[in-house]
Amino acid sequence: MAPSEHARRRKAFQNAPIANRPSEPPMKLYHHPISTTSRAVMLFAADAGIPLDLHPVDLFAGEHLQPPYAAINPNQAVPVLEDGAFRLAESAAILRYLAARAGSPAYPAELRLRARVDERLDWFNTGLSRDFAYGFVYPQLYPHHVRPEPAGQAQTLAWGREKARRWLGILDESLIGPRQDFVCGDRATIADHFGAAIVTLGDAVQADLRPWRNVSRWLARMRGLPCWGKVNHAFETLIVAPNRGRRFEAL
Ligand SMILES: N[C@@H](CCC(=O)N[C@@H](CS)C(=O)NCC(=O)O)C(=O)O
Repeated sequence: MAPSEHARRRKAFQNAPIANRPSEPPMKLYHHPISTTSRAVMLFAADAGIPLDLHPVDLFAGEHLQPPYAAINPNQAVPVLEDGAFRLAESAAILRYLAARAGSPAYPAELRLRARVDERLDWFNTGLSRDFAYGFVYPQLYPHHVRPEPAGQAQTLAWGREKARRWLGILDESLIGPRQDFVCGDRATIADHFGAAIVTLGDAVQADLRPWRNVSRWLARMRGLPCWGKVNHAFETLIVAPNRGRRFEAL
């Protein structure tokens, strides 16, 4: 195919809104409604009006560890997107794919604007998520993340807290700052959907984010999305509410 024809078809595919293709079945999302990474994808899809056939994978029953699901995702984790015969794991990659496929302004086509969104997605994924989610929240919340020895658990939480506080400070002062509404500027991008799912994980362990005023302002805005309540209902009722009576380490 000539490069110009390839570019034309690619552009037509990218720019064709999902809603204009009624003959296509909706893409399928293997997910769990309490999962942070699933919530990020569901939040963006709901916000952008992208229909998804939501297929729950019962993490509580270990369905993700069984051979049928392991054949779908060898990582034995959710989410996975299925678009016809095409399967995609990794929530940040799924967000990019969904947004690019729908031609959404939440993942701008202009090279440098898009690169900025990619930068912030990677920042959340490799920085804040690693230390806040995996280093501080999950080891307090989920038994299979608790370290076997009390000293190891205490060290993990101390390390996670210190690093998470540093990342939150950077998010607060440098990425969002006092003048921006969102993490890449004045428009919401998929980096906001991704980041908000990670930061609100703190609700489960009563993390007090008030010291980070710009982060709090941004989160309030994200929580105000019309689809927020529906997307986060299971997380609120199955994770946040039942853990309200527990005592957790302060952030
Ligand atoms: N890097 C992956 C992480 C996926 C992941 O860890 N998902 C969690 C739910 S948030 C999961 O399926 N965990 C299964 C388990 O802990 O056994 C992504 O971003 O999609």
